Amino acid sequence: MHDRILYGYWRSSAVYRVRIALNLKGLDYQQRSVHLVNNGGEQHSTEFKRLNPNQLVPVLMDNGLALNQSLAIIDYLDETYSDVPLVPKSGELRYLVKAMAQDIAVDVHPLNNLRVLQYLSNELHVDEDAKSAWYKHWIATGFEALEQRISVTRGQYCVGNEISLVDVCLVPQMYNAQRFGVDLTSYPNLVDVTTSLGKVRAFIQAAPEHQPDAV
Ligand SMILES: N[C@@H](CCC(=O)N[C@@H](CS)C(=O)NCC(=O)O)C(=O)O
Repeated sequence: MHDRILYGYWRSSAVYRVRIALNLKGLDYQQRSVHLVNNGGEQHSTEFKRLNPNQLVPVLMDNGLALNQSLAIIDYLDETYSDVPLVPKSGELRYLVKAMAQDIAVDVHPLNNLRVLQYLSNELHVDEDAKSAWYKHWIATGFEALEQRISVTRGQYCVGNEISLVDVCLVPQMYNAQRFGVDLTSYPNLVDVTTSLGKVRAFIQAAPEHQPDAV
């Protein structure tokens, strides 16, 4: 039997991406919760650091192989279980999908990660209003560009009518933006595509509120 365990946290957007990818590919997995806040953050525990010295979720244990970095995990899943591809195999679209996914996962998400926000508060003594302005600024910078690109590339989903890695990255980032009160009215295409994706079972099942550790 295939042993697949996803270490994560219900609200983590990087873990959310991996849940969506696993669900789209119809792969079973168990979940282990790593609470990012309780006990000073369980990602910093000795036990978790053995799995990922970077102290970040997700980690996917796949038959004993410990994988970190959501995009690398999804790449691994795409190579290993290729019948539901999330990145086109070749051609211009392959690079477009990768680039747009990275626009979100590499250029937007890390700036607003928990440890960055904690550093702003705890070490730089930035107040809540300034922290919120920081958060919203980096989302707006990324979303303005993405809105332009998606207005050209979209069909029902971000790139045409096939679900791709861009959709897998967009939905968790939109969840984060809503959670932090970002005004989304300037991004009608992002909202529209996210609404379409919200009807897809793999996305519904991966939603933070449907995870066993959701509170
Ligand atoms: N580039 C990494 C980012 C992972 C990441 O930032 N995970 C966040 C949750 S979304 C985390 O574990 N944060 C814990 C912390 O900041 O202490 C990936 O895509 O997997």
